[in-house]
Parts: sequence; C-alpha cells; structure tokens
Amino acid sequence: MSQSLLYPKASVSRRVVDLCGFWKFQFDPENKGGAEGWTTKLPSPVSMPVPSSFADFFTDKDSREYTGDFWYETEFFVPGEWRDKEIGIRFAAAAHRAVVFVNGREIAVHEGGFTPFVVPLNGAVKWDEPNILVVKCNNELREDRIPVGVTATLQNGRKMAKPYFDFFNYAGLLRPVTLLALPKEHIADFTVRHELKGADTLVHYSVETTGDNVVNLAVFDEDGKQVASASGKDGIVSIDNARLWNVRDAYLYKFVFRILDGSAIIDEYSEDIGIRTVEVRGTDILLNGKPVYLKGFGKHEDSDSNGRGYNPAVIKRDFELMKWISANSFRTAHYPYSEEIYQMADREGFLVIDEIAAVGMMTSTLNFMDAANGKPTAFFQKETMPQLLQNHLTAVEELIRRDRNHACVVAWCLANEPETTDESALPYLEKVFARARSLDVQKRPCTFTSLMTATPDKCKCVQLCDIVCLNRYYGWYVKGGYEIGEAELWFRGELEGWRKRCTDKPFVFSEYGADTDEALHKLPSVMWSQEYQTEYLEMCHRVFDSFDFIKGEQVWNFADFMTVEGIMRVGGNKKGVFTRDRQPKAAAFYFKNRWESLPGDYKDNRNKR
Ligand code: BDP
Repeated sequence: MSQSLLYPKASVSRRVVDLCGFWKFQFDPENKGGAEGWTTKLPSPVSMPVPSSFADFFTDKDSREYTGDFWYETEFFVPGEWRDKEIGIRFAAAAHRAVVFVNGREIAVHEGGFTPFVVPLNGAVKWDEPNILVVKCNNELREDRIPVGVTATLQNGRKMAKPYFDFFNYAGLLRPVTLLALPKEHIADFTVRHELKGADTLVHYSVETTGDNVVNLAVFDEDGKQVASASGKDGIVSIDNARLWNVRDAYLYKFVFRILDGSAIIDEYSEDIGIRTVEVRGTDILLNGKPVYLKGFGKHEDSDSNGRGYNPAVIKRDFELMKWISANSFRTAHYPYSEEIYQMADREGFLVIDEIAAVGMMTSTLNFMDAANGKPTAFFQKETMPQLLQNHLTAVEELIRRDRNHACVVAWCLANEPETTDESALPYLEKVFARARSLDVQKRPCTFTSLMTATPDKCKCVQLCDIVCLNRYYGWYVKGGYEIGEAELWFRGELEGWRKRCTDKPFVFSEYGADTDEALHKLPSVMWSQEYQTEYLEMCHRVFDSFDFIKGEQVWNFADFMTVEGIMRVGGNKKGVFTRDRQPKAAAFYFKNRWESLPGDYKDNRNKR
C-alpha cells in the first residue's frame, strides 16, 4: 500500500476516515523529544489545527520563525471489522520531513513536504481500541534537500531558516491526513495515455494491482452512460465521438477500475479523466493538435493565518478570479500544490505547468537580490550535490506518480531558476530530465524556469527544455522606473538573441512582474505605484506581442504572498495582480481587458511552417 499515491476515495471496497481537526502540538527546540518519550505522549502540548502551517497563528516571533523539530499527536480508532483489510494513514503533505510513530513504534520516515505518502499500519495497530499517532516533523533547510537553503544557529541557540528562495518557509502537516482501509488485493496505481486517430479516440491504460485477479475498466460519460469498457491490466479503450477535454471547456469521463473475482468486486477505484493530447511542435504548444497561448499566473499556496495550509475557500476564490480575468493557465510555483487544486483545474479546464520544489538552486541569501547580480555561486559544484540529486529524483517520481493522470497538467517544471550559467548544472539537470521523461507515459513537455542572468549567450542547459520558460524582470530589477524605455530595448535585445539560439521551441514567460503597493497611486507613475505596475505590464506585453515564438505569459504573481522579512520586502512580495486577501489591484482590470481580447490560438504559426 505504501507505494500507492492514488487520491483517497471511498468505494464499495474502500474506506476513508478523515483524521483532520485539532491535534496536539509541541515545539522541540532542544531536540529532546525522542529521548524523553514524546513518541507516545507530548508532555505540554498546545492545540493545532490539521491541516495548517503553524507559523502565523502565534503572537510571538520565536514561534513564527521556529525552525527545527516539532511534534503532533492525535488518537484514532481502528474498527475490528477491518482486520482482513490493508490499512494505512495517508499524509497528503508533511513539510518538510516526517517520522511517524504509532503506539510508540516508529513506522515510517518521509522526506519532502509537498507530496503524499501512506504509512502501512497492519501489525502496528490495536483493533477496536484507540491508537496513538505521533508525528515528528522538521522544517530545517539544507543544501542537500529541496527546497534549498540553510539553517543558521543564532547566539541564543535558536535556529533560523535562511531560504535560498523568496517565499516564507511555512511548514507543518499542510494537507489532510486520512485513515485508509483497502482490500488486501487492491488497485495501487494506473496510467492513461490518449491518442487521437482521425475520428477515433483511443485511451491506452495500464493498471497496477497487488494481486492476480482480473481487472476491468468501464468508462462513463458525464450523464452516467457507459461508453466503453475493456478487460485486462493493460489495454486500450476506444471512445466513439469522444468529447475532448479543452481549455476552459472541460469534459471528464469517469474511469471505473475494478478487480473482479468472478462477479464479485474485490476492489473498485474511479477517477474523472479528461481526454486530450498535448505536444510541442516547432514553436507551438498543441492541445488536441491545436495551438494554445497560455494566459495566466505563477501562483503560491499562501493565505492569511493558514500560510501554506490547505485552504479550500481560497482555492475556490482563486479559480473564480482566474475565470473572471480570462486566464487559462497557471504554474504551481514553487512546489506541487494540493491535489484538490488539480482536480478543480481538470474540472474548469485550466492548463497547469506542474512544478517541483526544486527551488533555490543558487547560493543566495535572498533569491531576488542575488538572482539579479549574475555573480557565479558554483552551486552545482558543491559537495552536497549527490545527495541533493537523490532527493530531487525521488521528488520527481512522487510528483509524476501523483499527477500524471490529470488532464490539466500539460508540462513538468523540474526546477525554478537553477544556476544554469555554470556548466556543472548540465549533468545534474540531464539526470533530472531523463528521470521525468522515463516516468511520464504521456510524454508531456519538460522545462525549468530560466533565471534572469541565464541569457542566450550564457545558459548552458536550455537545450534540455521542450518549452523554454523565462523569468525576466526588465523594468523592475533591471532598469526600472524612468529607465523603462531602456529596459524595453534590453528586453528586445535578449529576445533577438533567443530567436537566433532556439529557432524551434516555444517560449513562455513564466515570470515577469513589478511589486505594487495596493494603496499607492502616483501621477506620473513611480515604481511601487499601481500606475507603474500597469505601465510595466504594457511594456512587457508590447515586447511579447512582437515575437511570434512567445506562446504564453504567466505574470508573477497571482496574489501578494509572504516572504522572509528584509529590506526588499514590505510585508511580503507585492507583485500580486490581486492582494493577499484576493482583491484586485488596478492591473487586474488591465489584464482582464487584454486576456478577454486575445484569441485562444493567438500566434498560431502552423501555416507559416
Ligand atoms: C524570481 C523567483 C520568485 C521570486 C521572484 C521575485 O523565481 O520566487 O518571488 O523572482 O523576485 O527570481 O519576485
């Protein structure tokens, strides 16, 4: 069971119990929990909602900035009638690492704060009795883990996170925790790959189970009518006149997988699947064979009080705002998001560039400062690289296993702003790209986002990318304010360079943006004012509109978000088109106007080849 990352769903054969609610919680600054028996009972806990990030609940700085081990405790009950089942606890996300104890016994360790893991429980639980669940988490940043940073120890002995990235190091049991009971023989995983052959739509599927009984697949349309079926662990279903999944026009079929013993159902698992193809051809990104232009955002999972904790209300609001503004896509900067976000993107027809937590791959105290100066940091030559690579590859596996069946996922972003100006990045990233390509049966395009200083003459790794994603800040970090005219010339100059270097790839702006105070208006504009944000955006779009290989614009950021405190950030990063509480800045109306008027196949180059 521990191998299965399938979303927890009850069915005729499966049981799911939600363990969310208030748990006990305690910081362990002296690292003494293990020696003092906290594995069965926390000595002086406070209450803590699960899921959530702990940082923004407390009123003192030591708690907000707390870095080190912290513990959770709760109780759960396992009914005796589950004795012949395989049972486990599923953590949708424990940032950044967790050790799990049941009734005092250590039963699992997991590294990586943004992907799920299941802890098998058989053998560790008491049936028909309460069981004690204790989780020791740790949020220290290290150069051999992702996201990358270091942990400093202050003179008073307190630890402090020093991220190499520009978002607050929120941690905790960020996403739901569930108790699962599955039949011993169960569906562990499956993949689908879609093929459009003239009028025929073929779905190649492959199911992994823990036994040898027969597997059946039945496919239902949105009216509940069965439209196809097949038998066998691997096979093809053909759907006549299939309604394809499209941008902002989603259609989801229900795929029901069953393990059967004669007519008895041993296990059943179903998933809503959008049928579509995605591919890159020349400088086009093709969805179902037709070019698409990405309009949208780099986002964060970030909200008031709950930090990076699962927040369904904010998820809902964000999708409503993205629809209002006429966006069609977003990037999950800078880590895999909650599974429910991909489900909603599937349902609403949004295209997702799915990013891994490989961020901060450049030695830096504040990502945004060092990113601009171009000083080499020899990041990929550090001795921590072999270990970092191992963790990175495991994270790629978990990301792709978790998300590969979502129609919304149209590309994998395998790193954010790695230091690709140095040759040593190439062998490292080659291994990461090779692993991703080997795992995705849909062969989606792979990319990384390119940092500002990795210009066409300096980047050593862009050849790995199927889509080139650029993070560029001309007019903000480079030649901002009154010099914006020069910024535009520099910007155009760089793009001419790219035109020469990569003649046959689509480019997407995965970041561009200007910090903006929601209350500041200035005529004439100055940097930080709402007027400047719009002028800056107009300049960027003028540039994008004049290069036909640019196939998308995802502005940084959807909403203001929290970062470390410091001289460059006023209550966080303010590049949001919306405020942190999801209200529009002036730029939101500007975007709505632009995106409503851009055709869905803007810059269709097919007839030019
Ligand atoms: C880029 C990073 C992003 C930052 C952004 C900024 O990818 O995480 O928040 O710059 O400075 O370098 O706003």
